[in-house]
Amino acid sequence: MCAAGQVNRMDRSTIAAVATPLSPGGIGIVRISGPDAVGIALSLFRRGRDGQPLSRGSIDSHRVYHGYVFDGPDLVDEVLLVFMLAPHSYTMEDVAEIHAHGGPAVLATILDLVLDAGAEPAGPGEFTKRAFLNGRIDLTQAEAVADIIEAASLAEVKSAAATISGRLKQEILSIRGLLLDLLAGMEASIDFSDQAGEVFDQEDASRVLLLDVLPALDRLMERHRAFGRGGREFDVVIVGAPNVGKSTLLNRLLGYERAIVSDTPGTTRDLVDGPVFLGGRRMLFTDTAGLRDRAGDQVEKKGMDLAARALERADLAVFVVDAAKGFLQEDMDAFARLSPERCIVVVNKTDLPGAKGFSLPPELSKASRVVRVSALYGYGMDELEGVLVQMADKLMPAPGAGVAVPNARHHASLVACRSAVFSAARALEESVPVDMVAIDIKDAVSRLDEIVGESADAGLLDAVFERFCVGK
Ligand SMILES: Nc1nc2c(ncn2[C@@H]2O[C@H](COP(=O)(O)OP(=O)(O)OP(=O)(O)O)[C@@H](O)[C@H]2O)c(=O)[nH]1
Ligand SMILES: [Mg+2]
Repeated sequence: MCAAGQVNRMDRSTIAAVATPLSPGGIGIVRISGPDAVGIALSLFRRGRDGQPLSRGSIDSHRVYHGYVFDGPDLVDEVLLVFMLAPHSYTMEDVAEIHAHGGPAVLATILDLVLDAGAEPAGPGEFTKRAFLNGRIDLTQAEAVADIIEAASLAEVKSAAATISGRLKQEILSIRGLLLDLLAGMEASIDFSDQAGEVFDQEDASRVLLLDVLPALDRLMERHRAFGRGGREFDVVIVGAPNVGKSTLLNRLLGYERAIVSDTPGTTRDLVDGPVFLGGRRMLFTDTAGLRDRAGDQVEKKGMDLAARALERADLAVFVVDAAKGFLQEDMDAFARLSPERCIVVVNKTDLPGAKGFSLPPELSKASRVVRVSALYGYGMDELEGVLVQMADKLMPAPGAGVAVPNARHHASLVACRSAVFSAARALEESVPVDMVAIDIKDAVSRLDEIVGESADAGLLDAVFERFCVGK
């Protein structure tokens, strides 16, 4: 299957973009792809500061050349240059990569020089789009490139890697193969209708549809339902009565002073958040205004409204109580807003002498996981992090390594495919003429083709590649 044949609009321009983030970093890469990629890169590159050029005839593919980029007589940066000659490149075109220092100004300067030398600026995902149009990857693999960039967990990285390696494509193609075999039998029986019984067994066909094709589609759709939220971080909101140590806990989890801490109740008013990578996934912790019956002023009231809304969106609440103060009515009021199975109760300030006799109401300790900590001194934080990871694994399960997960677009096509297959199976049971059944099967096949990009039109491709970053 070669998508390039179908979407025959490969233009022969040479494109270029900065492929790395435009922020300070050790290395930044300007990537060039197309027929003039080699010539353009060579025109800017010198092997030594004295200006000795590299000749086209002497370059090897996939070899790293050390040298300098010049803007006319002026040295711009010391770089490494790599050529990946067609068809052995990401895009299957000639590709040149200039590995420069990772400063936004130097990368913008080099990109400008490349564009002045004749390249056009690449659009979002245009390198990957070329890889697709040139038939190196199918559409599921192309989309998984964006997924791996956006992944919020190790499990999602591994799942996207499985799709990039072609696992989803294989699963789709094997279902497609079953349908095409049926279609071949049906078409033969239409051509030789007087011997139909010999060529095409309706019962057999219906068995294949109901016992092989439908369950295979259902398995893929179920995987989307279970894991299809790709790229989303695990959202944890820290709540509790004022002054119990929520902001101190946030700072302790993040490892730096993100939120203001003070012994005045009602200190935090706005939402204050920060990400942490825990147990192989990205978690976003949000500190909130303390919840109490009566707010001190309008600003505190707004803060409490924001906290309530953050709580509704969150995957998990960390409910903090002050062990030295004991469990008060305001704690009970705050807890009443939570769902206990999506909550960890953190008993804080256990370092204080007054914390010794603290106990939780039994309805709380039975309903939720409880961890005792001192956010101020860091006691109990390992245990808290362990419980956070366990809760995240339970509440937002991740696909196993190597499991390719269909995305929302794939899922929509699978739903349409399933309904065509189902209608074909029903038609077979009702002995509808075979040529009518074949129409449903063809429809089902075309739905699978949409997924891998075999029948992709320009609108679909634009929608798919829109979400990519420039340079990929
Ligand atoms: N001894 C002790 N003091 C703590 C601990 N955690 C927080 N504190 C103190 O408790 C006070 C309140 O801490 P914050 O983190 O500001 O409390 P908060 O829950 O964010 O308060 P609001 O934003 O007002 O709702 C500060 O004086 C902290 O230093 C702890 O584990 N042990
Ligand atoms: Mg606070």
